[in-house]
This record gives sequence, C-alpha cells and structure tokens, in this order.
Amino acid sequence: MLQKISHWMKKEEQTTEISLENIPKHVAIIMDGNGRWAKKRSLPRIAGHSAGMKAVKEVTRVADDLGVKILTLYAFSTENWKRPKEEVEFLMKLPQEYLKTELEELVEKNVQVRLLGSEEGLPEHTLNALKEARERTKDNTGLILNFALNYGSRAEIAQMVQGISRDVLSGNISVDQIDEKLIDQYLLTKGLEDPDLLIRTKEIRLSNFMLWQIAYSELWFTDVYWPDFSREHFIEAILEYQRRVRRYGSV
Ligand code: V0D
Repeated sequence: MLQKISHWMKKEEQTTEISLENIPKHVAIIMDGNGRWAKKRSLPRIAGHSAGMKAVKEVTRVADDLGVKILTLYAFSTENWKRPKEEVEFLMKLPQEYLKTELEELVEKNVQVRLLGSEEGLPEHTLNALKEARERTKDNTGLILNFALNYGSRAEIAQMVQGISRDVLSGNISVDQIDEKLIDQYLLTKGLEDPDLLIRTKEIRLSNFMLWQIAYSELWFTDVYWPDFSREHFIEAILEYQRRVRRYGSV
C-alpha cells in the first residue's frame, strides 16, 4: 500500500520526491493560529477552532497514507483553561464532534486513538467521548493518533519525579537505577518513541510541549495558520526533514 503512494513538490525550481524509506516515525504538531485565522475574517475565535478541525482530519489522513507510525496533536494545553469560559466550553465539545464523524473511519483504518494529558478537570461529556474512542481502538495496530489534551510538559516532568521518588522510597528501585530509559517509563509518553519531527504553525516557540521528548527532534516552523494547514504543508515538512536527515548522513 505504502509503495504505491508518491508525492512531489515543486520547490526552488526543483521537483523533489518524498522518499518512503525515510518517513519520520513520530510527528508531533502544535496547532496554532486558529483564533487569529478567525479574527482575520472577522469571525469569532471558535470559528477558527472549528476550521482547525478540518485540518486535523486532513493531516491525520495524509500521515496515515505516508506510513507515519505516531501522530501527536497538541489540542489543549494546561494553560488553555485561562481562556474565556465560553471558548473553553466550545473546545471541550470538539472531541465529541470530531469522533462523531471520524471514529468509524479510524476504526476501519486500524488507527489507535490515545490521550496524552491529565483526565482531571475535563468535563464528563468530553471524557466519555475520549474513553469510547480509546476503548474502540485499543487493539488497533496501525497509526497511533495521540491527542495531547490538558497536557503540560513541566507538570509531566514533576509527576515523573514524584513517581520515581515514591518507588525509591518504597525500595522498588535504587537511586543508581535512575537513567534516561527509566525516566521514559515514568512519563505520559511511556512506550512511545520520541518525535522525529515537531511541526508548529504560526509561532517559533515550544510552549511547554514535550520538552524531554524533543531533545533530538527536527523542528519545523511555518507561518501558516493551523486552519490553512493542508496535506501540501505536511509533505513540505517531511521533505525538509528528509533533506536534513540526508545531510547529516553525508558527514
Ligand atoms: C482546537 C485545532 C480535534 C486546535 C484543532 C479539547 C485547537 C481543533 C480534537 C480531538 C481541537 C481531541 C481528542 C480526540 C479527538 C479529537 C480536539 C480540542 C481542540 C481540545 F479524541 N480537534 N480538537 N480537541 N481543536
């Protein structure tokens, strides 16, 4: 299936073809610029969030088509609770809305839906939708679609330190056993490979996202608003990733 797909991009008078041997295994995306996309069109911010959901659907499809193994999407940070109540309430309905139209296709395509973040504080209706998606896709072996929701990297790191400290105090592990591999086991991303490629739309900063996990990731930033992000942009990011990886390989 994978071998049949080929993508070309015209860049600087040069046509480049995606190499299917060198697709990043784990792509993580910070989806930014939804509110500003709406403002530019004199629409309420929530219209930008709805439009952003279309981009989520498109990117999930192209990632799956290209054979990406893990796609992590930063949908809601622990900081986002500070937004106006109406906006937060609207955002919390998006998982249900997304799953209402997409879950069948995800099940059919063998996609596994996962959650990265704290379930604490999420409304019951949101949590129920997420749990249903997780339950119905838990045995799937295809693309892992990882929604970072109510996620913050420093909180994740603090929890990791608490977890390790508890296991040291109870005698389960000794202090000299604490190394990078052990730390991985206490993070929310336990069992997942680190991102090979991090994409962020609109801003050039990390904003408390996967700080430990992106130590060696390629970073790709674009000035495109998230609702305008399409399969072409995703392919552009992958082509740039492949160019960089090839360059390292040659020295
Ligand atoms: C708004 C742009 C899909 C970014 C995309 C709760 C911000 C649209 C989901 C989603 C959001 C989450 C979990 C799940 C299925 C879908 C989503 C939120 C925001 C915040 F299992 N899009 N999306 N969740 N936006």
